[in-house]
Amino acid sequence: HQNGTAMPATSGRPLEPCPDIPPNLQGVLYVEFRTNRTLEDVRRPLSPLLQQGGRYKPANCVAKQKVAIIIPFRNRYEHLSHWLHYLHPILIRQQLDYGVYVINQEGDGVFNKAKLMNIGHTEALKDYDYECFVFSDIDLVPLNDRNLYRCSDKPRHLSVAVDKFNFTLPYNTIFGGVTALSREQFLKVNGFSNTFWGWGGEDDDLYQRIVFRGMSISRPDSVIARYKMIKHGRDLHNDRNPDNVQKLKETPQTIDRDGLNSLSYTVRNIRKDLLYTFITVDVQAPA
Ligand code: UD2
Ligand code: MN
Repeated sequence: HQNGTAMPATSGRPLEPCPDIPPNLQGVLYVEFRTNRTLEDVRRPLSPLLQQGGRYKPANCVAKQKVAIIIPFRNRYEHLSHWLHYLHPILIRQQLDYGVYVINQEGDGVFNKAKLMNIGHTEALKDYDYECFVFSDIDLVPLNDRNLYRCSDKPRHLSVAVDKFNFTLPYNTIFGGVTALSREQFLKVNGFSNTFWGWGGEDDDLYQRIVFRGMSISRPDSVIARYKMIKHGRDLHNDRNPDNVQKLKETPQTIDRDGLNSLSYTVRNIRKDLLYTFITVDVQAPA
């Protein structure tokens, strides 16, 4: 802050854009999931900074991008607390204008992660003019805050080096975990397919959509893009779906009619917590 000649904060003087590289990043972070964290614990230190719905924007500069973080969810409350505990301070240091959207699948029908992502994109846009969408598993926490949760000229794969995969890519075209697509990029591929029920394949299908639409992906350096995954077993009602392997052969035929333009769901409830917007939806799982 300046003294004397500085204009009062209420003068309406336009803010400067935030710097390209946020100045307060810490680099390597210490992350552990042994501590029990209640939402109350997580909320306390963050409450002066956040706005209802898990929203934040820097006070002293105009953020480079408006980013919606979309998290597919069902019955992973312990993971949610860890994620919020670690991610909010990181996203704040990254000087993003962001909102956190937890898209909760109602009931115990077969899980559909990709459809939840499409719903998150659609619902977030009803809130705010987001330009960038970061799609993240609830169980992935970055180990370095220099891995910016922003979009770039290509769809971006952020979770490059995950501890569970010994910090290397299990295969070169992997596009699961944490990804960032601009509004245009996501629209260009018609979003995710809505028809991948159960575990597996939906991320590979998105990769194929990107390539089929003439784009390629980018990744941050693997030294920076390191992640810790919370250990977990396979959830109930999310068994690996063997049909999804065959479905991957059909991406070029399905991309135009299966995605954002065919998305159908019912919102059951929208709850704005300080830490997140929690949207419960009926995804119309097969009986
Ligand atoms: C891998 C991918 C993931 C996804 C999945 C295949 C990486 C690092 N991760 O994760 O992005 O492509 O394989 O479908 O490559 N979830 C719930 N409740 C449930 C089930 C799932 O909240 O009952 C959510 C949660 O956000 C979770 C995500 O869906 O992190 C992915 O499910 P997973 O963690 O069981 O899958 P995983 O670890 O094999
Ligand atoms: Mn996982």
